[in-house]
This record gives sequence, C-alpha cells and structure tokens, in this order.
Amino acid sequence: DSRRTPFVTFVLGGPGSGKGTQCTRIVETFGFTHLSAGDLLRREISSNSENGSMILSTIKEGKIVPSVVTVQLIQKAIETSDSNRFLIDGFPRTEENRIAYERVIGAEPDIVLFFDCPEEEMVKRVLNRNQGRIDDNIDTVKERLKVFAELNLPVIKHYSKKGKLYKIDGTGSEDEIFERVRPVFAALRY
Ligand code: UP5
Ligand code: MG
Repeated sequence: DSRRTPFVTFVLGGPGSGKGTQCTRIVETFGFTHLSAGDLLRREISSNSENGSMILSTIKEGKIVPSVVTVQLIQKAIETSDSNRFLIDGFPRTEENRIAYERVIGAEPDIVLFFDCPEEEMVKRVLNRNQGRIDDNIDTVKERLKVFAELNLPVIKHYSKKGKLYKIDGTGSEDEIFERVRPVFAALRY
C-alpha cells in the first residue's frame, strides 16, 4: 500500500451501542486492525502498570482517563503494528481527547462511525453482558451515559461538521446493523 499514514476510523457510540461487536465484523470483512481504547486501558490495569490503579478507579466511576495516558497507548499500538488501517473503538471520548490525539498523531481520522442507539436499549445490553466488567452495574452505567451525552456528543458533532461522520442506526440485530455498516467500507478507496 502506498499510503504513508494509516487509514483511521474512529468508532463512537454510547455504552453498549455495539461498537466492539461491529468492529469485530468490520475486521472479518474488511481487514482492519481493531484498537479498543477501553481494552487497551483494561490491559494496563491487568499488567499492574504504574497507572493501573488510577485507570481502575476512573473506569469504575465511569469517568474519563487523562488524554495523555490513552493517547500514548493508542500511539504505541499504531506504531508497533504493521497494519495500514485501524478502527479506533471508543475514542476520542472528549474534545480534549480529540485535540490531544490530533496533535500527537499529526492527523485527523479519515472517517468516524457513530452507532446511534436509545439509552434504554444500551442499558439493557450492558446489564445483560455478564462478562464481569467492573463498570457494568446500574450506577456506573448511568454515569457512563451522562458522560457520553455531555462530553462525547460534542466530538461527534465536530466530525459531523467536517463531513466525516457516518451515523448508523444502532438498533436491531447484529446482522441488521452490519448491513448498514458494510456500504460505508465497501465504497472506500484506500
Ligand atoms: N450486543 C451488541 N450488539 C447487539 C445487538 N444488535 N442486539 C443485542 N445485543 C447486542 O455490545 C454490548 C453488549 O451488547 C454485548 O454483550 C453484545 O454482545 C451485545 P458491545 O459491542 O460490547 O458494545 P460497546 O459499544 O463496545 O459497549 P462498551 O460497554 O464496550 O462501551 P463503552 O464505551 O462503555 O466501553 P469502553 O470499553 O469503550 O470504555 C470503558 C471505560 O473506559 C469508559 O467508561 C471510560 O471510563 C474508560 N475510557 C476512557 O477513559 N477513555 C477512552 O478513550 C476509552 C475508555
Ligand atoms: Mg466496547
């Protein structure tokens, strides 16, 4: 591939909107490399890194980890990969995250997906997940929804103004949603 900088897609949406699930499908069909910011942070907790306990308490409260930490994890993941197309899942969460990323990486994302899903559906999915995530309880979910509305929606609005946003209806079955995602990537020239 002749691209010097990788093709980057940000994948956004509230808690339980299906970001991770649809990223898996995009990887299978279009050969992207999936970088979940939440997974990178959870890996830092399990690896007992110096920021681990701070990250753990931040996630438990449904708040946002400082940009410098998350951006560094994403940068390292991109740099150590030989892939040239990435799905960055669940990041940027805030305008501050976005600005820090664009400064450090030196580029904007190519496109941004937004899985639009009603709150009651997102709550139902998250509370049914049962994978032992410390933030999958009703109190933390309420805070995650609040933080999403207050801090992440402005990021989504920013990319909408730039003409980079693909808003996807996040309701229905996983298959139905993927059939809405597919044409976005099928039409790309990268
Ligand atoms: N499911 C999926 N699709 C379904 C469908 N169509 N119908 C029925 N069920 C469906 O899906 C959630 C659940 O629903 C799963 O059980 C799935 O099988 C089912 P999933 O695909 O996992 O949704 P996703 O949007 O990925 O939900 P997730 O809970 O991972 O989203 P969050 O954004 O809340 O979590 P994330 O891991 O990104 O972040 C966690 C925390 O990390 C944040 O709250 C924050 O504290 C911290 N964080 C930062 O501080 N900074 C960052 O940059 C990123 C994270
Ligand atoms: Mg996820």
